[in-house]
Amino acid sequence: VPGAGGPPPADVIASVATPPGAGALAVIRMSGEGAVRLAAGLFRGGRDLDALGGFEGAHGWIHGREGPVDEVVAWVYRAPRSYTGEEMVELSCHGGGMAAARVLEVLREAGARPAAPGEFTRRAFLAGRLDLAQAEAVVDLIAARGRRAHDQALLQLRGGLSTRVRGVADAIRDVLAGVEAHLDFGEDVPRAPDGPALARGLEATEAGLRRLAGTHASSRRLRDGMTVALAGRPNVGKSSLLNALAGWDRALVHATPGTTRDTVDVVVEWAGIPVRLVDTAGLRETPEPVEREGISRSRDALTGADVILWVADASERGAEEAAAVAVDLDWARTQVVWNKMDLVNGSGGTGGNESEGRLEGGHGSGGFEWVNSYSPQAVHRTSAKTGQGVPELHRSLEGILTAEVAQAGEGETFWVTNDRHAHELAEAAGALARAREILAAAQPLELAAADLHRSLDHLAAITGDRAGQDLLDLIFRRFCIGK
Ligand SMILES: Nc1nc2c(ncn2[C@@H]2O[C@H](COP(=O)(O)OP(=O)(O)OP(=O)(O)O)[C@@H](O)[C@H]2O)c(=O)[nH]1
Ligand SMILES: [Mg+2]
Repeated sequence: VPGAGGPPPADVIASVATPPGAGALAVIRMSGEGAVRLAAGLFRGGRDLDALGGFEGAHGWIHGREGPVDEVVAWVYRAPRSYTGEEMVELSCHGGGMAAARVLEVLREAGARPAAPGEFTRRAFLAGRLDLAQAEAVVDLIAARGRRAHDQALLQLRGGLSTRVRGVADAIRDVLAGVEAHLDFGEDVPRAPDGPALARGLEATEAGLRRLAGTHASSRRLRDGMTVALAGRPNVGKSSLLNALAGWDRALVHATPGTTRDTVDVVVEWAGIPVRLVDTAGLRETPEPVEREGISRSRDALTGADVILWVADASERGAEEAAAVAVDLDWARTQVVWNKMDLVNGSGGTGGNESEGRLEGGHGSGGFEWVNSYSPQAVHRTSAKTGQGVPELHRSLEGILTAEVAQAGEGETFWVTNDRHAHELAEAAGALARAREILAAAQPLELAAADLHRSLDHLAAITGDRAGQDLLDLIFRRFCIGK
């Protein structure tokens, strides 16, 4: 009988590590003492899995009670040189869901149990293969939607945050050692430590902590990116512009006003950061119930957008002013785009956006002056039809992103992306500030020592040097199964 022989394995976990769906391969992961023997009992191939060393593999078939289930490549890892630090087997099965599901069934019949979410990484943490901040980086790495967020997750996985945090903790510990030596030995130590001098010594440490914690607010940009919504009257070319910015025909374009009903979005990556472009239904008074519903959705989309592009038809300036005034826009977030510039006489050569953010009244009768009184932001001129001004608009939007990111990251190579880490850093800085005040005021050293300990505890919570069961449960629940 396959799988027979020897006692059942102690605690071997097995899960599919790849997402369901069509694909060439699906990978099943097993970890725990006895994992190799368990897999070897079900494996028929050129080599005995049990005889393989670490980082060795073999090709063969997994057999269940009723015969062969899938053709696989089995890869063996020996403790402690594996992801979890335990003995592991990875089976590359055929993709598509069924093959892996049936192999998993056979493994479970032979005694493996399903892994809980994040259990592989949790075991790696418990075995000391990763600290907690590194384990959490695995989630960020997988969730990253842009290059920049991915880079940060890589840094964190490689121990960037942990190294920084431990460096700060060492500096605090140095001060604490001096303080505690005096508390322990009292009279035997000739001179009490100079509180105000110690306080000054902690200043830079605290500033460093606050700087690091401060990167969190803007690191959201890296992770969650930015939302740009296009709004305006019907038929001004919002959908055309969305398509031009996205680089493909995502949204339906038609000469009939009121073409876009539901909001349409597309995610692009600009400067390594995900940007969601949202096209909305043209805003106008209409008795038509479906269009009204669409317009109501447009307004919701505008509320959530970081940047609103108010798209206007450059050949109909009179109508535009009335429309823009009627819509209660948040002008601080709004930039005006005069589209259909190809229809305006004499616009041919110039193109582009006004980097000064001001359009002079020109281009025949009427003028753009009203825009200036509403929007403090840049004003752009485009033709979605000819492509005129579109690259400039793109660069200008990208500039908003990169400026924000550059400002936040000033002097920092590492960015805190995780809410929990940011919270612990802020708490650690707070406790440090209290300790500093106590020392500076030459108050009892015991009080300063207590706050220094508190600060260290918060730092230790980041790397997991002092993580309780509850915290680990909370963190690893965010993982998916097989990770
Ligand atoms: N000449 C010219 N025509 C354009 C330009 N941009 C869009 N159009 C045309 O204007 C019409 C409306 O374009 P859409 O992109 O569907 O306009 P919209 O603002 O999304 O319209 P709704 O969805 O109805 O609100 C289409 O016939 C487009 O081909 C442009 O820059 N120049
Ligand atoms: Mg449209």
